[in-house]
Amino acid sequence: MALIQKSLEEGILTLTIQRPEALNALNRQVIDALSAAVEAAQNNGEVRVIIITGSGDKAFVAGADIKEFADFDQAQGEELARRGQRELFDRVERSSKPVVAAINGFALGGGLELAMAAHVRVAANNARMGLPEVSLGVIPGYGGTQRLAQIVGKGKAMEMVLTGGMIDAEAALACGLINQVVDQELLLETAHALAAKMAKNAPTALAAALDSVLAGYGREGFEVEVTRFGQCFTTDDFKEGTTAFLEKRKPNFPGS
Ligand code: DAK
Repeated sequence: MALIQKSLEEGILTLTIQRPEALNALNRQVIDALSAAVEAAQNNGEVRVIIITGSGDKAFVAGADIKEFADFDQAQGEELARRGQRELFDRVERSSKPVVAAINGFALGGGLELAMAAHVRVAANNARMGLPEVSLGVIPGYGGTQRLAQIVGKGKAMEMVLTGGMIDAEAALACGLINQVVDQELLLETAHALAAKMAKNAPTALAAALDSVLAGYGREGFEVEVTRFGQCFTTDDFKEGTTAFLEKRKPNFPGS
């Protein structure tokens, strides 16, 4: 089965991440395949708007693949964060065609970061969103510290990043993290209707609008995030956090 299922209908390209056995967690292969699909869409004149969603009804994306990065060192962590940001997350955000995230369940860590790189978010009423990285001994490394604050404001972003807690779809709607919440069975239909409203507009104007809105947000913080993210990989807290997840137990972080 392809990792990314593609379907093009009336100018709207739906990309579905297909790794349900790991709750669609982002491993290297998924990141590469999704990145390639978004890139190909930029050059496909038939595509007006892109929808990204996850397979199944339990998860959009439950984060970066913890099994994959648990034994990384600082250089690998930093390099992967930088590469991931550039090749997928920035590519989604910098798409010249609007990207709608249809959040069909858990959107955690790298999953929420992916949804936040999209331009608009629609969620099913079972969606749960959060950045649990600090519970693993790392920080969000795919732009989450930056985009969350841009979307919901510094205070709410600080609360979410520092507690690592999850919020439900209604709370996400209330703080502006998502644009709409609907019953799960209506999610794709709703995302499609929203995408269709965008798709009837002038493609050149959509591209110019996206570029202009994004121009208002600085890039400096992303580089700080990459560096600080890489440094986390040298800590005992990181070893404990990831080992605890893999051993299905709660982490025990000694005070510093
Ligand atoms: N990675 C790998 N496998 C995952 C996964 C993940 N993020 N999330 C779930 N799975 C797997 C589970 O291990 C389990 O696999 P088996 O044990 O069946 O083999 C399967 O998916 C089903 O999950 P559960 O059995 O846990 O399902 P539950 O309904 O009980 O719980 C849950 C659902 C979403 C609450 C739970 O799965 C969960 O807490 N998942 C982890 C959430 C999380 O902490 N996500 C990661 C956040 S940190 C990086 C850049 C950025 C990042 C990392 C690296 N580099 C540049 C290197 C970002 C990090 C994150 O995203």
